[in-house]
Amino acid sequence: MRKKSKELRKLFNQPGIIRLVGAHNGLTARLVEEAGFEGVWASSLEISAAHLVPDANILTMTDFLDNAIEMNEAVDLPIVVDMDQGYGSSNNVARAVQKFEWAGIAGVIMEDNLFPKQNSLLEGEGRELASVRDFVGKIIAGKRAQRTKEFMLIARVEALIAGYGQEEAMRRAKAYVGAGADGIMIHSRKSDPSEIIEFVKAWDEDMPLVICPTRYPSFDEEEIKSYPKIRVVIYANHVIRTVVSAVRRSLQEIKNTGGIETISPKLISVDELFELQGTFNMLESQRECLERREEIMQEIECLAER
Ligand code: SPV
Ligand code: MG
Repeated sequence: MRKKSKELRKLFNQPGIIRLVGAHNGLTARLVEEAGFEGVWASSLEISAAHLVPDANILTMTDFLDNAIEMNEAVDLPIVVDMDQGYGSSNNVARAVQKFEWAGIAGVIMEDNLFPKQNSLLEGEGRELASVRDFVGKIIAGKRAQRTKEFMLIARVEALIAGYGQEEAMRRAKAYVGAGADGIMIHSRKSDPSEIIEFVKAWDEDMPLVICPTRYPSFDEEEIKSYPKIRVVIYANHVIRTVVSAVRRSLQEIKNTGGIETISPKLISVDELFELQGTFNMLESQRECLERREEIMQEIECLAER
């Protein structure tokens, strides 16, 4: 249970940025691992979209927990769960932290939105955030609930998203550090990184920052590295967007060509799929069990004959 949170903390202490990639099930988490990233982001947007519901607190804590468990079992990488605003009051936060930690999740990120939330990238929605007092209470409840010191609870500041400005973003971030958060995610949906850079330059706490550059994609790793206070970058939704784009393309090709001949060689083979899902390992293990069973049955029969 402690192992992955320990690993996540270790990553924070190593040079280089930590790249968390959004996934929505065991298979996509495994593909993130296969590609060589440092961790998996159990994104509320990816998981909600995979269930074909809006990212607006429609799914419950236990839905996200089930999903996180599936992903965690699929990979050796640490999973960081997008815990939205903690699914309710500080009591809900405490319960959620206990459940995620018990399930072996390395850490969570909790945002200062109000329930019910809207996805941060959604334009044109008036936004009101939780009061600093309420959110500080939630962080305290979450930190008190964890059983190991390694589990990480990162607080996510939505002040720039809500248009509250830099000063308020900074006030909130500092309050959340004071409440015991293990890091600060500062989020923006501006199409350039200017407000993130302004925040990062003014950040004078010894506390790592997390960013999610979906809306300002030109801010790449080379540039991010020139701001060493940014320790984590989240590529939040590119996996599910790839899935939708790729599936649409394949389906159109099948429809347009009237068959599967041209599409088949462009896809992974069925054998590769068997490999990915552990079929060959399962058969090998089954063979070994059967061999062992026969050995034991022979021993039993020998004993009975004596
Ligand atoms: C997510 O991936 O669910 C996030 C990031 O929380 S964002 O969609 O930008 O809100
Ligand atoms: Mg989310």
